[in-house]
Amino acid sequence: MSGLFITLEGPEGAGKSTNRDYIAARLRDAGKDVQLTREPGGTPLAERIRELLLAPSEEPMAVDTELLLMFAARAQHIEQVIRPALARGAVVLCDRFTDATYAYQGGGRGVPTERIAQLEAFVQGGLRPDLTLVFDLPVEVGLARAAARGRLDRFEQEARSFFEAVRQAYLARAAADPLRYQVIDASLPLAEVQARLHDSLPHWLERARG
Ligand code: Z5A
Repeated sequence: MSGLFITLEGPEGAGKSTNRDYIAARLRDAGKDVQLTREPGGTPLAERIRELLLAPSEEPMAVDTELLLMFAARAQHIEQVIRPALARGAVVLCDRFTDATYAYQGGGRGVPTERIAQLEAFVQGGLRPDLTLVFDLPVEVGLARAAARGRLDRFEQEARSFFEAVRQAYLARAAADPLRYQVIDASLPLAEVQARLHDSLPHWLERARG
């Protein structure tokens, strides 16, 4: 039996975590086995790598160190959580995955796309999400939401231009593959975002399975 792999993406404060819980509840209402998870992280070891990645530190982290730590955490997560869940037929609902690497390390830090694609092939083999929901919103709106939460992590301390590049990288990836990606206007009030999810999700899931 093979499950379904859904990823949630978007810039800071887009509402991925909030809507991930909403989608999980809808899927469970429909009787699905749902594996909720996130990146970087998702296993105890990968969560320790996440701490290294997010903690502000006096020693600047080299771009390649950041890139390789993202994929190191991902390798662990795939082996321990994602592949077993898909093998038992679950819907895996993952808050960020490799599209975030293309957006943040590629768009934001300037890592060449080909280098990310090589690591993607090495770590994931043929594993790719069946459906990716991109929660899109203007950078300043997302940053204001993130700032309202308090202390900023290492990524959230970046300049506005970094987040603009991240947003554009997501939108470019979504435009290049409209069958896999759905872009959702995350600047709308939460009730409207969730109404759209409620109405469209069954159709998106059906298409992803097809
Ligand atoms: N990263 C990377 O660089 N490369 C990679 O390969 C991967 C990740 C996998 C951690 O990710 C960092 O890792 C991330 C990218 C990098 N950069 N940062 N920072 P994360 O997903 O754990 O952290 P995040 O992006 O900062 O997530 P977030 O700020 O928690 O955002 P969110 O999950 O999209 O939003 P939220 O927590 O659901 O909502 C934020 C607030 O807005 C909250 O108070 C909500 O109640 C509110 N909200 C949500 N939706 C709405 C609407 N529609 N209206 C009004 N208010 C709303």
